[in-house]
Amino acid sequence: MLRKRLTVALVGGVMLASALAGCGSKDSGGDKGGSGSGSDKIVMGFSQVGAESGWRTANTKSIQESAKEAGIELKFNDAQGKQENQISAIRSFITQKVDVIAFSPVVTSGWDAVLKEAKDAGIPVILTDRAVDSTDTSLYQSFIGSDFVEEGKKAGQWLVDQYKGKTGTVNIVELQGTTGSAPALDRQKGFGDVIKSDPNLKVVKSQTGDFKRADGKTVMETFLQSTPKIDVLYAHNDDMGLGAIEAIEAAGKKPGKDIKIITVDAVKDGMTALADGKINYIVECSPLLGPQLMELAKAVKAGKPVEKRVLTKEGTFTQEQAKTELPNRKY
Ligand code: GYE
Repeated sequence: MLRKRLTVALVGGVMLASALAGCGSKDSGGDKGGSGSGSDKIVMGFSQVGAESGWRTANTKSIQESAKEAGIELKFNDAQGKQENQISAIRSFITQKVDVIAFSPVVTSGWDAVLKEAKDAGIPVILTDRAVDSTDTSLYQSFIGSDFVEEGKKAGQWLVDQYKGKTGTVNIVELQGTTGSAPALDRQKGFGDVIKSDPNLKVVKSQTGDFKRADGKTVMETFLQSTPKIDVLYAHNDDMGLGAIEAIEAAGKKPGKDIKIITVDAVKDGMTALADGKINYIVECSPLLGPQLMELAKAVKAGKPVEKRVLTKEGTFTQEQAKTELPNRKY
């Protein structure tokens, strides 16, 4: 089922994993954290961003469950939104000589040194969900996750279609994700690139809400105070949109009517608000990366070539579609 939702796209050819085959994984399990039995059990060190959103919670669950199903021993670390915590976790995984390191980089920059340490130790790295800006792509084996620019474009396109043929300025406020993170940078860019085609569409305020519900609420409160006419809210994830809805309602306005709302993710809470008419459109971003991550880890460990970029396939939801999809929504 999951496999159906995820398509593999080959970008830039095949990566040579064989150079890493066997490195850091030659022992027979005895010192791998008690998994015992002298088997070839793969040990994966995973550094997660944190628990900032419903998406992240679903992503963590997917990774933990898939590791179990795949018989992979997972050393899971929650970085609580801090890059320095991720760097220490990766260093600790290197010291522990795990077989594979996977992580979801909180921000795009500042990874070269630690990735080089992993490479020098012969431990392959798989990026999940978010990209790094390292120009040396030999520092990681593969990158699995969504195309965030595309997500931003889908959000922008919906808006362009809504206002086609209409006159008058449309004031848009934007709640950005975590500053410097790939999804915040790319969702802003994709959206901006598409709405440029209609000069009436203007982003009048844009600020980070750190992908969190509480921050979405407080930032929206300040937007409402400083900007008398807000027509549209574009939030980089459902959680910030949901926080903003609370602020909008507290200000006596109707979310989804007085202010149109577009978000990204399509987690259950977001889909519920969409079906209730409080959000107008959601661009899907799937958190279910676990099964493919485990497959990649196995392939890398076996020295098989893996695709450098594995893209997640995703759709969009209108209010009507949310009503149909909601009963099946697992996360
Ligand atoms: O959209 C947001 C989460 O990196 C795709 O991070 C992920 C984003 C997701 O906090 O809700």
